[in-house]
Formats: sequence, structure tokens, C-alpha cells
Amino acid sequence: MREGTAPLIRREDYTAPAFWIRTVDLTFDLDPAKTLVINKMAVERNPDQPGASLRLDGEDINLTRVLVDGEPVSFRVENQQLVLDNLPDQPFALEIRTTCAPGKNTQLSGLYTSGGGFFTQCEALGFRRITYFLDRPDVMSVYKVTLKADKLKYPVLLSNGNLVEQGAIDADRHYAVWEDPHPKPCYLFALVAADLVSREQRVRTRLGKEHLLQIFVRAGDLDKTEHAMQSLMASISWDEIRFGLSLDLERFMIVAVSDFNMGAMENKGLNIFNTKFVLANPATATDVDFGNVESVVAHEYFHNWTGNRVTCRDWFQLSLKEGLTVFRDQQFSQDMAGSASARAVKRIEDVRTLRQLQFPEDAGPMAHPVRPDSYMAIDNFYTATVYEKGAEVVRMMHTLVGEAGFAEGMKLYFQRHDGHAVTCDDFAQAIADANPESELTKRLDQFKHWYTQAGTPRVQARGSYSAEHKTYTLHLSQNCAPTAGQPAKLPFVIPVAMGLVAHDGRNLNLHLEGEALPIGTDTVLVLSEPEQTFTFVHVPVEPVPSLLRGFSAPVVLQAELGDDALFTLLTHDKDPFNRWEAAQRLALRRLLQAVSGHGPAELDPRFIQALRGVLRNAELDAAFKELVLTLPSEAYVAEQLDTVDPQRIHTARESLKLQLAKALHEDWIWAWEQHNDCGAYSPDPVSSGRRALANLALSMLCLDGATRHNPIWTGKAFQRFKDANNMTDRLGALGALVNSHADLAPDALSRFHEQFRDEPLVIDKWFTLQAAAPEKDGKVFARAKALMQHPDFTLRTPNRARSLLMALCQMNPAAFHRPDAAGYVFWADRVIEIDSINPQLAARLARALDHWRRLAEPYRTAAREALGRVMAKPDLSDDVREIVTRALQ
Ligand code: 0A1
Ligand code: ZN
Repeated sequence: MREGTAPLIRREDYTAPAFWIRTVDLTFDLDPAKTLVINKMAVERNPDQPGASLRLDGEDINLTRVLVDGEPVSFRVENQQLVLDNLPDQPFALEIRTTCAPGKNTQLSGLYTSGGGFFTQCEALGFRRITYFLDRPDVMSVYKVTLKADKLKYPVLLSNGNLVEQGAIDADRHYAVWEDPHPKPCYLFALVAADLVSREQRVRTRLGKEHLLQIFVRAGDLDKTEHAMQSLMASISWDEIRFGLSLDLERFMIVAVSDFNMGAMENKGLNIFNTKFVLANPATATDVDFGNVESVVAHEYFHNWTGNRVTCRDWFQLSLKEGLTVFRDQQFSQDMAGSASARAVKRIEDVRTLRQLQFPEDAGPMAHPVRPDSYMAIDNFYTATVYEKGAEVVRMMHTLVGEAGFAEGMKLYFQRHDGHAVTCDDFAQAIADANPESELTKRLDQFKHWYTQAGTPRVQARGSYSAEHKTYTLHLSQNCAPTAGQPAKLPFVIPVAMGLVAHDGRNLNLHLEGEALPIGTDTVLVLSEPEQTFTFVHVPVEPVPSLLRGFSAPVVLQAELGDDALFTLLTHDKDPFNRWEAAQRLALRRLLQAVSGHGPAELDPRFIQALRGVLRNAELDAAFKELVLTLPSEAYVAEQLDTVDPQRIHTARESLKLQLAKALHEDWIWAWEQHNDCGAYSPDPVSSGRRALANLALSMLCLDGATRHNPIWTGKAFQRFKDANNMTDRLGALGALVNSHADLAPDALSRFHEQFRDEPLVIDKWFTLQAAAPEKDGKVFARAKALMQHPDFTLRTPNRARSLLMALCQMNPAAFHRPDAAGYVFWADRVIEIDSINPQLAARLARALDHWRRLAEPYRTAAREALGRVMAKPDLSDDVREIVTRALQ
């Protein structure tokens, strides 16, 4: 375990490695208690660093032998590094033998056991927990791997690349030899030895090559693998068509594992997945799960080019692969969604995630640039900023050079860098160089502030109309608040997609002053100065500006539009994203008034009528309606406030929700009746949208019914819960009961548990539902705490721990932030407890108090105390120490 105070690692300190490791020949004698690893490497000195010692990283492993060219040599082990001095200038063979104990590896980094099998996780720094190595992504080697294990317990033996040999060792043990021809960094190494079954599919790609696709799961889960296989095949075709990138391996394998710290891992040819993101069938997975499986399968597959063929020079460049790959999986999911409306729904969901996770991160103690400058534990930087904001940065480049220009840029990127470990600068340069006339290329250095500066920029917009001259002048300005270590920010390059909408509903033709011709009903303005003015001519009537269409940049827009203007956009904007955004702004304004106590506690008829208009509009899709009719989250409301009282926000939001439930009662009944029968289950966007709207309607009807002690709708929900033919509807009905605190909820919960007791992913949902329910009189907190004692609960399986603890501490502010501080005491106890088992998991939970400084009293003082308690743990891991230190700074 890495303990004590690790030094800060800085981007500017990067130096090339002193040696290269060209080939690696690994032999594993697998045993949970003591696995022997023989590592034979072909090593070459980097001629730029003559005389340097070789320093190999290692952690939690026992060294038994070191040979250079077959001879024992002297060595030192110093600060978790094996140091060899006086090595030859000529290439040499280095052999290292170590042992490790996979059965005791509760951190789930390196080689570990799960459900009786062996699995690995090497990103970011797990390989050093398997053998001594240059554990850095710029050292790329060709691997040969021999696995030896008990035949009965571990019938399936897998590693990267191609299977070249397999057979029996003796009556009990067998072996397999795998070779991966593609040089790779060690974080992409993987092995699996387990008792698994597989779904197989042969495909022929556009290049005419045949490939074998395999998905390995535990026996009994095979009926949950079809969707992942379909998603994989769709991803393979999409990457060929959109980017001309083909599968470069004979065999592509996905393996599902129940114990996993993250979502999934793109090991070359052998992706290892958290079961949550691969297993799905209608009986056990919701529409959201189906969508997640599709995008995570795509994400890991796309990494084969963006991450594996071209990898990162150092971990500061993480967004080079993650931002780009998230952008690619988002584009893929939009294309899979099909219709313009379904694409918009996907975009709205992505932006909701960005605002919910990344904006708060950028405004808190963990704020960091997309390309960070320093870290203590790199595991803490697999963040919403690196992933989601990183994807927005790539999306802005795409907007500035256009789809065809971006494809050209990608081509150039692979021509230049295939097989190499490179930087974010190299990527941006390739996109720019392929598009010499673009706005990106003209301002490339300035554009790169998106990589170097943390914080969410604010864009202010003011417009004025001259009826006399028929001109509309739009004044845009930008600023970005200081973040830790960055007191003053330079202006960003911000693409502002926009249009002008007349109050009568017309989307006006845009004609910029000085341009010969109008440019259609939408355009992209580029804001690159602190302030800029854009004038439109021949504007027939006073328009409402529709700015940042499709959320064209990750900024906070302050447009100061009145209700009239927002109602116009909600009804008429041609951009569905901005229609949704207008409804969110209208709702947010009312929520903030309710929280502050300034303004009416009652919702105004006009707002209610507008929402009714959306709900009843025959031209809009159900999925879009569900998004418009869902109030902004408590976390998003908190984001807008300098001082946060979570209980006040909760009370205000619950009150508005209840008002909507009551005021639209007849409309919810209509929505339920029109949408609740979707026939045979299919996860397509139209059917899933209908289910989402029906379930929202049901939850609103139950909420209203429960407050009036009217059992009709809770009774219907209970019936639905029992009869549903798919998990989305069953869980939707159960949620309607639990979230309205209906009398029937406990009975439904125990039936649900009984029915799905053998489905771990469904039991996770059962924990989450209870821990994330709207708080009422402290009962939700008490229940969540009691669930820790449930026989199915364990802190050792990350999915299970997250299902209860993240739901309570991250997703349920009103249950967590209690005036009696019991939530914080509980949190500190859990962080301390998990830290000794799995520091990465503990560090994720530790982030629940990132925003303690903005809390109102008495929360603030109590939260500070809880952070202090965690900090005082004697052997605190670097992972948690980094999070808590930053929070307290
Ligand atoms: N590269 C993976 C994410 C990942 C990172 C770290 C892991 O273990 C600590 C596992 C997975 C991805 O982006 O999907
Ligand atoms: Zn990734």
C-alpha cells in the first residue's frame, strides 16, 4: 500500500526514460496466496542519458531474483524502486522474479481475485504491483505472456493479443501462451484466469478481414450479453465509417468482473468491464443501463485507437485519450439515437452530467485544468474535468473546424503519431494543421487556454434592438473566476452557436454587418476577446437571442432574459437544447426565489401552462418532455448560491415538485395513460422515452396521492410494480412508491429483494433507491445507516459500497447534510474504514465534502470537523490525503 506523504508530481518535471524496454516475456504461476511472476525483458539504454541508473517501480511485491544477461547482479531497493547501477550501454536481458498475493489485494489495482478468478487492473499504476517495471506510459513494449493455473478452477486463461499455444502441464494444471504484436505501455497489460463462459461472434470489417469477438461472463449471465455484443459490432462499424479506423486485432475480448474500481478498462484486445457496464437484459437492467452499456462498450473500443495506438506521453496528458474518447462515444451514441430529437435528448443528458459533476468540481478545491499541472495520486485525476470537460474541448475544436475538417485532423493525427506516446499539444496541432484556414488555427495558442486554465468561464450577453435601423447588437463578454494557483485568467476562445427568434416564433435569417449575404438561421460567433460586439442587420422585429445552441461551449451563460423571452424560446426555438434550457432557467428562477424566501411560494399559472403545453404537445417526443418537466436537481440549485443550506433547497424543490404534481394532475393522468403501454421491451429511444415519461407521470401521481392519503395511484403503482415486464417499469413503479413514502413501499421493497436476491446488480439498485429517496424526518438517513448491517452489504465490492454510500453522501444532500452532523460522522467513519481496504474507493467517497466551505452554519463547522477526523487517521493513503488536504487548504 502506498502510505505516508507522497511528493507532488509536476508536469514540468517530465524527462524521457533512461532506458527502453523493447520486449517483455512474462510467466505467471497463478495462485491466490502466492503467485510467481517471471519477467524477462529486453532493455536498451536511452543514448541521451549515458551512465544513468535503471530505476524500476514496484509496490507490494516480493523480490526473489534479479539477473542481467543471465548473471546475478547487485541491486538496491529504495523508495519502492529497484535500482540497478553500472548497466551496459549495449542492449541487455533483464530477468526479475517476484511473488505477490492476489487473494489479499483488496485495492483492486494490479493482480487481484474476484469471485474465485484472477483479474488485473493496471491503469494507472497497477503494473508495478505485478512486477518491477518502468511503469510509465511512454515506455512501450511487445508482450508475450504465459499463464499457468489450475485447470478446474481457472479453465479460461486470457491475455492481450493472440493465443499462440495452450495445453496441459500435468493432471491438474494447464497453460496458455499469448502474444500481442502491438507495442503497448504496461498500463494496457491484462490477464484473466477464471471460470467463465463466452458469447462469440465473427465479423468481417470493411477492410475484408475476419475477427472473433468474445464476451466472457460467469455462467448464468450469458443471457445478459446480447446488447453488449450488438453495441460492440455497431462501434466497430461506426469507427470505420466515421473515422476510417478499423479493428487491428484478430480477436477482441470483453471480460465482465464484479469487483472493479471504475467503469471499464481498454486493455489492448482484452477489455475488462465492471459487470454494471456489460450485463443487460430487460428483466434486470433499465433503459439507462442499456444506454450506459452501449456507450461504455463504445468508449473502450474507441480507445483502441485513441489511447492504445496513440497513447499519452505522461499522465498529465490523460485527457488526450479520455477527452477525445468521451467525445467519440458521445458522437456515436447520438448517431445511434437517430432522429434529431433523440440526438438532442442525448446532448441534454450529457450537458446535465457536465453541470452536475464538472461545474461543481471546477468551482471547488479539486478544480484543475483539463491538463493538470501536478498531482499526488494520479487516480484522483480520473475526473469529470479530464473526461467530460476534456470532451467539450474536443467538441469545440470540432465546431470550429467542422465535421469534415475534424476527420481530416484525426487522419493527420494518426499519420503523425501512430505507435507513439504524445501530448495534448500534439493532438491540437494536428487538428489545426489539417485546417489551416479555420478559426481554431488562427487562434490555436489562445484556444489552448482550455487545456491550461481551470474554472468555468462566464459569458455575459446583452442585446439591443434598433427598430429604426433594423439592427440587433449583441454584446458578449467573458470572465473566469480565480482558482487555486491561478489568480488571473486569460480570455478563452469560445464558440457561441446562436440564432435570433422572433416573439411570433420565426427563427430569423441572420445577416452580420459587413457580410455580403445572410448566413441562414444559425451561426457560430467566436468570442475570443474579453468583450466583443456583433451587429446583425435587416432584422425585421425585436428578436430574442438564442445563444450557445446545443451548448456549444462549457461556460455559464448569463443572458438576463426575462420570462417573456424564455417563454418564447421554450415554445419556438428551432434548437431543442435551448428549448429545454429555457424551461430549466424558468424553473431555476422559481426555485431560487423559493429558496431565498423572496418571491411567491406559489408557482405562477403561466409557468404551469407552459409546462402543460410541452407535455401535451403532439409534436414533441416523450423523452424530451420528460427532460423539460424534470426540475433542476438540488445540486444544480446549490451551484447557483454563494451560501448553501441543503435543507432549504430540498424543502423548496419538494414544494415546487408537489405543486407541479397537483397543478398538472389531469395532465399527468393523460401522460400516464398515453405512454404506459410500450408493448414488448426494446431499449430504442422512442420506447425508452415513453417509459421515462410514463414513470415520471406515475411518480407525480403517487406524490400527490400520498400527500392526500388517496391510495388510488399508489395502488396502481404497486400493481405496475408487480406486473411490469421490464426492469425500467418495475423500478419506476417501485421508485414512485419509495419516493412518495407510500405505505406500500416497504412491502414492495421486500418483494423486490426476494425476487432479485441472486442478481447483484439489481440488489445494488435496491440499496441505491433507499439511500437516495427524498429525505423525510430523518428516516432516509436512518434507513441507509441501518442498511450497512444488511447481510448483502459489503464495503469490499465497490459497486455495492457505492450503491449505498455514494447514493447517500453524493446524491442525497438533504439526507446527508443534517443539522445534528450525524451524516458527516457517518461519512468520516466510512472513509476511514474504506481507506484501509481500497484507497481509490475511499478517495471517491471523500469528495462528498468538497464543497464544505460554501455550506451555511451549522453544517460548515461540523463538516470541517469531520474532514479533520479523516486527516488525523495515522496511516491515511495518499489518495485520500490529497483530497482532504485540498479541501482544507
Ligand atoms: N481508462 C479507463 C478508466 C479507468 C481508469 C482507471 C482504472 O483503474 C483504476 C480503471 C479504468 C476508461 O477511461 O474507460
Ligand atoms: Zn476512457
